[in-house]
Amino acid sequence: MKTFRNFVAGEWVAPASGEYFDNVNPADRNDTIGRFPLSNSEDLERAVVSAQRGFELWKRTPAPERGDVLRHVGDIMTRRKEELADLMTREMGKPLTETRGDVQEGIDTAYYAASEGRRLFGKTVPSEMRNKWAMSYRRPIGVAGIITPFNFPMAIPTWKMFPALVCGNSCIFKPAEDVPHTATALVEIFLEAGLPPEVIQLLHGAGEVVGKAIVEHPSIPLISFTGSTETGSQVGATCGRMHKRLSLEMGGKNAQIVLDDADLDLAIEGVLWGAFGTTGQRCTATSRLILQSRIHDQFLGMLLDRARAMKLGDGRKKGTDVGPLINEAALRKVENYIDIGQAEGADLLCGGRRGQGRDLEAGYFYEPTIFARVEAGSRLEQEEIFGPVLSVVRVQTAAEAFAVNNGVKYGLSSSVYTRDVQVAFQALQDLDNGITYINAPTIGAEAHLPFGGVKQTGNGHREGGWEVYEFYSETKVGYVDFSGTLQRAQIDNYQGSAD
Ligand code: UN1
Repeated sequence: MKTFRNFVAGEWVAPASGEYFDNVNPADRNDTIGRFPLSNSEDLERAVVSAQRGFELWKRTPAPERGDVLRHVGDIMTRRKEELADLMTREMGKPLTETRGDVQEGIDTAYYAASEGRRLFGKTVPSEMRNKWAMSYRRPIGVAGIITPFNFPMAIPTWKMFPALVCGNSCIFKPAEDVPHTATALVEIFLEAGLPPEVIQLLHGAGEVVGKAIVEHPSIPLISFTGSTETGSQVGATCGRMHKRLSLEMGGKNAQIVLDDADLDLAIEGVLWGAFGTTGQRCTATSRLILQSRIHDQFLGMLLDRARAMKLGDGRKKGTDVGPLINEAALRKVENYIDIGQAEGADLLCGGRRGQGRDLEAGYFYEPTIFARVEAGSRLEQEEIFGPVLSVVRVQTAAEAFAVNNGVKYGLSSSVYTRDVQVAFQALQDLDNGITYINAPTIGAEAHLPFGGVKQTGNGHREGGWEVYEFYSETKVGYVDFSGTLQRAQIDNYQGSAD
């Protein structure tokens, strides 16, 4: 079996602990991809010293030149797209169409970042004084700690690291334990594209050990984390105490609202993709379906037929609609929510059990599951499950649908199917989410727009688009006084001055 390494101080190295973990295919537990390092704070220490050297070099590299490296990264990813998608599906489970999309999101992010190297705008504004200039500009911050989840093994690391790098920071990358192979491939691509080796460090291992050590390290002033709200709170507490700059992307409990006047066929396609794509393991997954009463029964009937027909299987096989969950713990978590839903009196209409059949035995498969008559406020309706479980809530009016949508602690995405333009704009105005889709599902964010959520989904920052560049750079202001005299702001130019 292949043994993989960390990438530290410009070399592929074994972990200080000498210990490794197995990375298995979630569609087939007997298929082990390789052994990956269990890193600890000793590995981190070496990585930080090297990343600081990397930072000194990289911050002096002109931003357009940094952007050129990312353009090469995008070119290599484009060339290797098919092969990357295949290794990602083997490691993470979602069907090839989806992993191809995941790689494409990385490619889009690379080209956006490359062009941003030629912008990184500051502002030049008039000074209050004569013969004095005033301007703002951006500076890199330092070593960035990048902690990423398993569900978008390529896209999410690229969302974070490409802008971090174009802004001139160096990165210490700690990928989720479930997807170390994709992370390794990404670091190889960086190196092939010409990124100076000390600018990127890759540490595999457990979140509670090496992830925690990164968050607590005093020489890492910048942390970007995507994961659960519980872990995010701990990360936030540490970063708050240590005055670190932190971007959090956490849970969701996203709803698709279908109103009486909607195009039901279109809304069916949306909810199937939103709820069961990526086996429901997206922060943007459709976890709630809010149906207005007149179309409720008809829509549910149409949906059940389609959900029951979805094909569960190995994402690398043709015809698979839904892949496995990521691991045993995820499977258990989903099963626990099925018990909770039943205890709360919701109607289990389909699914509610592990994948059946010989070819599914060796993987973490769970059938697409739909609960109806779910009460707003119940645990099933409130808590993030991160699996293929959809809860249906019945409402009378659009206003009630909006209130149910807003009645959770999360606020990532929402979706409204309606033909009424007034209701559509009302939704854009009133739904408490970072993203609202009209006549499209809760998933499908594009790389060049800001991505993120309100309430306990995030902490106010956005990934993607132009906004993420604010996070990865510090604004500095420069004043140049060429008057040759002392000009006192707010005093010498104060028109009402008595002197
Ligand atoms: C996530 O769910 O963690 O819009 C990210 C989407 C994808 C990204 C999702 N482009 O669902």
